[in-house]
Amino acid sequence: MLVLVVVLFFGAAEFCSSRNTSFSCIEMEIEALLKFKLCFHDPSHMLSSWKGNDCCEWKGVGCDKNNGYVISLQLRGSAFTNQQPQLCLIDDVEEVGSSLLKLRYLEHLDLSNNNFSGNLIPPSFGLMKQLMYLNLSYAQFRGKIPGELGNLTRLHVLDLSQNYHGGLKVDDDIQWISHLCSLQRLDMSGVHLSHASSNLFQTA
Ligand SMILES: *[C@@H]1O[C@H](CO)[C@@H](O)[C@H](O)[C@H]1NC(C)=O
Ligand SMILES: *[C@@H]1O[C@H](CO)[C@@H](O)[C@H](O)[C@H]1NC(C)=O
Ligand SMILES: *[C@@H]1O[C@H](CO)[C@@H](O)[C@H](O)[C@H]1NC(C)=O
Ligand SMILES: CC(=O)N[C@H]1CO[C@H](CO)[C@@H](O)[C@@H]1O
Repeated sequence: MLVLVVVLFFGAAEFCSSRNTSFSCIEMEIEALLKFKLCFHDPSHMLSSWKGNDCCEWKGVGCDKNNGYVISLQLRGSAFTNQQPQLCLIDDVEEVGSSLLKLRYLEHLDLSNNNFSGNLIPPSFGLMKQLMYLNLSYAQFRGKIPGELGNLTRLHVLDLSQNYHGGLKVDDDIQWISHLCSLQRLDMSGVHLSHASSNLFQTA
């Protein structure tokens, strides 16, 4: 009986102290982040802090102070260290998108200055409807920009500039950009616009 009481006491003490030091993250969000981490070849151990139960303390991860949900991922290549950009090794980059989708309160996503090896921008990024800031510049994305990004109606900032690896393109159907009604800053420098879409920009 005494043993049980002691165990309970220590259990409670540990619970309270871990609550105070900071939030324990939402378990599902930890899993999502760890899955996302698999994408990165990490020779210089920039993501070495990404372990343990408190993902709010992990480098580059920002949480809502009131509930512990992840609201920001600041994974700008050179923001980690001065080392060279990290390489995304997963061929199916959609895997990256689907792990990030689990972060339902993510508002700020900066993946700039990484090397996504000429992959397409995952169309599933368009499902992160709560996003307000999306920076995919200098990230070696290539191909057609998915029109699904037009679903991100809360975006204030969209930076798709300087993806040189074969280049990003928008095709004739560029109407989706006009759905981004909260947009305050759009950077598409270096993006190849088709003839029709460059006309649209001129008249807009
Ligand atoms: C996006 O990221 C690039 C490279 O890290 C940075 O230079 C640029 O200022 C960022 N864009 C915005 C709009 O914050
Ligand atoms: C990006 O990664 C690819 C290999 O997937 C490599 O060929 C390319 O040189 C890298 N680009 C940069 C800027 O590091
Ligand atoms: C998201 O965007 C795609 C492509 O523009 C569109 O077909 C789809 O209906 C959109 N979904 C929602 C929920 O708005
Ligand atoms: C909210 C709360 O109780 N915060 C306390 C957590 O513990 C530190 C000391 O380790 C205090 O300074 C905080 O006020």
